[in-house]
Order: sequence, then C-alpha cells, then structure tokens
Amino acid sequence: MSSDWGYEAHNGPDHWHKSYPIAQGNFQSPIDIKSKEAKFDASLKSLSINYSPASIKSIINIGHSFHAVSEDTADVSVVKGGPLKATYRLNQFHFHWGPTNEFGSEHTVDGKAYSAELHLVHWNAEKYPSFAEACKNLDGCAVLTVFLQVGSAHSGLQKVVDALSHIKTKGKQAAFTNFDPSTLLPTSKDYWSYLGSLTHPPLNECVTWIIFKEPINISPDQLNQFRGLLSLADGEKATPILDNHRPTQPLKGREIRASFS
Ligand code: 3UG
Ligand code: ZN
Repeated sequence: MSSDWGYEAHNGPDHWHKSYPIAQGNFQSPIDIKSKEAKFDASLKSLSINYSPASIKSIINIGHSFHAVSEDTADVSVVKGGPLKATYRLNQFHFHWGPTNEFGSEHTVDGKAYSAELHLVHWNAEKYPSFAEACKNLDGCAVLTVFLQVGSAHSGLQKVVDALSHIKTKGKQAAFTNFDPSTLLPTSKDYWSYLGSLTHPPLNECVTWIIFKEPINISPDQLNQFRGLLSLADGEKATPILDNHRPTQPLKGREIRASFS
C-alpha cells in the first residue's frame, strides 16, 4: 500500500523506490552541498521574502512529522526573486530531525550534518491552480531551508514547541495563529540553490531548493520535544517520532549555485 512508507528499517528510504520509482531519478533530494563546487552566480537576485503572522492557521501531527499550515488561497506569505521566476506562496512549514543531536538534517554541507532542518514549502500560484498541481512540475515548488544546530533555545521555535502539546498523536490538529515564520530565518540571507525533489514520497522532482548557509539554534530540550511527538493515533501503541530524514542522494551532474562568493 502506497501510504505504508516511513522511516523504519522495514519501510524506510531504501524501500521507497518499489512504490515510487522516481526515488532513483536524476533530480532527487536531499544532497550533500560540496561548498567548493558551488558556483557563485552574480545574476542571482536577492531573495524577497514577505511573510505575515496572518498566514499560519493550524498545526497538525501527520504521523511522521508535523506541519504548521498556512492559508494558501491568497498571497499572504510569499517568496520571490533569487532563482525564482514567479511569486511562490507559502503552503506549510515543517522540520526533519534524527534520533540524536549528531545528525538529523536532510541536506549536508561538505559531508557535515546538522541536528535538524526546517522546510518552508511554497508553490507557484502564478502558474498552477493548486499545490497538488504545482507538485507535478519542475517549477512548481520552492522550499526555503534552514539548518538547525544545537545551542541556546530559540524564542521563535519555542512558540512552535509550545503548540506540540496539543498534537501529541497522529491526526491531531490545533489552532496555531499569529506566528511570524520569518522569526525562523537566519540573519544572513546567503544561500545555495539547486533543482531537486520532495524528500519523501511521492518524491516528485518539482522543487527549487533555496538553502540558507547560516544555521539557527535549537536547544537540546526543544529538539527532544520534536522527538516526543507520537507516530500513531490515540489508543494505538505510542511510538515516538525519532527520525524523519532521508539520506543524501546522488547529484547526477546538477549545478549548485551560490548567492555569495
Ligand atoms: C513537502 C516535502 C511536501 C512532500 C515533501 F509538501 F514539503 S519536503 O519539503 N520534505 O520535500 C510533500 F512529500 F517531501 N508533499 C506534497 C506531501 C504529500 C502531498 C504533496
Ligand atoms: Zn521536508
């Protein structure tokens, strides 16, 4: 069954290709960013990120992760510029993490993993009628990516962490409003960009990845609260979500551009 994928030994990333052959395609994500091989591109415009606290509406436990869901019927929170040829509308943001603080990010930089990774997921609402339709096209989605390194507690992240007590089990959702996603962005807007895929099934090759060089902090306690979410529904056996990251995939000749030199 196609919804049987996960991150366990019996249904994890090594198995996904059986139901999703694109898993072995030419534009898969995540990748290792070899910083010396990234090409500075002076033509890359600076990113224009316009987020509003009015866009985030709810937070939901989806079993292998949680999503903070944005209003996506209007351009309330958007990104444009940089490598993008349209305005992309925020759909949701979520995180990937691992069982220990040593690794858990999906992308790596020069072979180094971070403790977790934030994905702010946007779609090309200028060109496509819905997020689902956008996901079928190479220029359909743009994911802003922020690395999380263990350090001091992050006040923006704490608002997210505080909401997790309401969505302990799969399928639970709660109101989550008046949150400004830009509080989760690093100070420097230097980034790398390349074309790739969704990092879990359906693994569509539809994403312009924009990966900030500078990480933000997350405290060990905040990271543990991510791991305290449960992957099964109320009444079923409680299983914590300890790991939800895909390992890096072959670059297959793709170019990684850098906004900085
Ligand atoms: C994503 C990512 C998604 C997905 C995925 F929305 F943002 S990620 O940012 N980790 O690349 C989805 F698979 F991997 N989808 C979009 C979930 C199912 C519906 C289509
Ligand atoms: Zn993701």
